[in-house]
Amino acid sequence: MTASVSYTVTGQIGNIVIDSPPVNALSRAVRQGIIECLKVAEADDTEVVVLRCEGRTFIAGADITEFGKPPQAPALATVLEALESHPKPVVAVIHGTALGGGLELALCCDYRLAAATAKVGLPEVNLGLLPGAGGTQRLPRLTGLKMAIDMITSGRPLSAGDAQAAGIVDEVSDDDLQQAALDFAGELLSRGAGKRLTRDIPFQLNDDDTALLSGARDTIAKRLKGQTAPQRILDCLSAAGTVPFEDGLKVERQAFEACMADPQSSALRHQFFAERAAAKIQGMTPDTEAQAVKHVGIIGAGTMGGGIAMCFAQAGFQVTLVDQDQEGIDRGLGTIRKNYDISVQRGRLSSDQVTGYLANLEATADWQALKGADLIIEAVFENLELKQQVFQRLDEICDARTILASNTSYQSIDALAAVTNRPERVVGMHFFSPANVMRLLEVVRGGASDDTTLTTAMAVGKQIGKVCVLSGMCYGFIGNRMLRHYGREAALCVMEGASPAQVDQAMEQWGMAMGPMAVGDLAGLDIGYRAREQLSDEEKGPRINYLLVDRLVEAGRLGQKSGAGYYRYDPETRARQEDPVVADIIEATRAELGITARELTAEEIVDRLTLALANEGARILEEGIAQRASDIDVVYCHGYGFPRFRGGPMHAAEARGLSSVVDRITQFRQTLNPDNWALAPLLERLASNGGSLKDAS
Ligand code: 3H9
Repeated sequence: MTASVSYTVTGQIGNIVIDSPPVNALSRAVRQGIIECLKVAEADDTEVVVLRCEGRTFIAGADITEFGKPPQAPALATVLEALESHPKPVVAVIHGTALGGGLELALCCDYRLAAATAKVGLPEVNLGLLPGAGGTQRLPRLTGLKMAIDMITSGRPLSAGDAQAAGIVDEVSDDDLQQAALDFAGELLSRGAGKRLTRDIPFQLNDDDTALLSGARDTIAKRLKGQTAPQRILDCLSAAGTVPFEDGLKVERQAFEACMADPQSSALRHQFFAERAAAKIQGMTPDTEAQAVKHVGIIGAGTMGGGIAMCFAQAGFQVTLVDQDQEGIDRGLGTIRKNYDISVQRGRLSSDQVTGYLANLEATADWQALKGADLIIEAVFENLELKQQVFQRLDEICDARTILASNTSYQSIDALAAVTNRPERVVGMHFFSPANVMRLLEVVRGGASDDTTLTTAMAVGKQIGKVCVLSGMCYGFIGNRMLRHYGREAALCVMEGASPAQVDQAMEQWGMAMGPMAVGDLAGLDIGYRAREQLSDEEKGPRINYLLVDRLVEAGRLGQKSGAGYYRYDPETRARQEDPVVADIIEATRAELGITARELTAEEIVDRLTLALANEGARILEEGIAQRASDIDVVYCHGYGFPRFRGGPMHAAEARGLSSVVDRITQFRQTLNPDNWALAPLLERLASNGGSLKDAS
């Protein structure tokens, strides 16, 4: 018995209780404690053992903080052997989330009882891993192959009810779980139920299973392009149904170790901790509490405002959506309804759910309806004067405690705060389009934003399911400021000789969800064009950076919305196709600028685009705009389709080696436009002193 695991006896029942906050992960102390308790239970005169957890959840998995460090005995496998070879039946009692090693441990128990609210899953794939404690061998024996493929390759948990239907848990209880556990154990005793090992269930692949596996291989290769763990999972599931159990365990162990050594897993584990670290605001007064937010006002029923309203309505907030007139309101509500209709058609939401969400939403042209709101988010057209007028008006209408947030992508939060009498309660909340889908929320700290305001914005963001990252004030904040450099290099690669498709393919092959040209077409090429119309030649920068886009827009090619941009789009399927007309426009633009095309390799394209991000990211970090390098990684993976299995632009740079990064940037400075490749001083310093971006916050 250890501080984390205790043992008590209730009549003929031995109770092992794990109490290791926050999530009862299988740390060394927990593993040791379980083994010791099992020994005691073996020697006493109890007849059945119940294993449960204190706190918010059953075991949420192996202790991820131990990964990458030398293993410490006892191994998890030893704990599982002790459970299976224990002379008395063991019941796992599950509440909260039994995940990863936690579920695998439960599968080694003889019986499983779950609270109705519990969930069970094997989410290792999200960490670039696979269940390494027998999960790939035991789960299919209980559920059959199809469910095992779905659960393990998606990492998605099942509800207790679904888990019971799938054969993973024996009983689900709505009542007091501890009492239910005693009753369940009592019932086992009364019917003299004995040991019942999952490993003993016969499981052999038939022809249908073999076909299922090969189909899954193809689908996953497309859906999870470039990722290694899902294919290894299928290898293990195949072994489960073709070789004896112990040999299957060996296949799983080897595959688990291969995953653990794979850079994809360190990148994904980095993301796991990065997402959680991002929620923490450095230098915050320790007892700062978030203000209660129930009623949220949103100004502007356009695409962004509507999407933001959906996020809040779905999370149960009372939402008041304000637009200037009935026409704007009708249009906004129409779009929201259309989005929900699509979700219902696709089976993602039920019509009852949608009715409930819409009931939380009021749309009006009457600003007085905002009185009493706790938080207001402005999402009007990107124009400083207009936004300032909105802030002034809100300042007059709203209570002094109301937090005023702007969804601006570029404008100065300080310039907005300056027109109010509550600058400390003004903050940026920058959502990404489509706001009801994209998980990133940049919370932008204005010069005067106080701790409560920032904490509230971050807490509310979490409540609506966003991953929140704090950004300091600069043009474009973290994400869009870096994007300019990425977009510039993409444009230059095309001007120098690559085709748009070549650039997109290089980036997509590398793992980006969508290449930069395809993203440009999706967003609309006219947006940048119109923005440039307001700028002087000097502000626009060198023509080579944007001339091609201008020529495309002038030819009526605005992107997907006009059916053509860098590509031509099939009106039915929206599939992109290369267009010879674009090749002609590119050639003419090159000729206009006096450029002779050259060959570019995929490697050059990927290096230029990703290192342009890392270089600007390093500046952002050094200026204190981002709190930590890992925050920048979270921004890119959740807001810009950067592959999580590469960890984010800063992690990718660190994994490559900062000296190699500096050498490559230096080479670009010497061979490309040197103005674009001034080395970030932080990168230079860290590369020369062997430092790490992790410590540079
Ligand atoms: C595995 O099991 C491998 C095996 O197959 C084979 C082994 C041989 N370890 O997310 P939260 C920390 S792989 C260590 O904010 P929530 C987390 O960092 C594992 N720490 O709470 C955070 O710390 P901090 C498979 C962990 O309520 C704190 O707990 N399992 C672990 O929103 C609270 O976390 C998984 O992948 C861990 N396993 O969500 C499950 N888990 O406060 C991963 C959490 O210092 N975990 N922490 O920032 C989760 O999905 C969520 O944490 C959970 C709770 C749903 C459990």
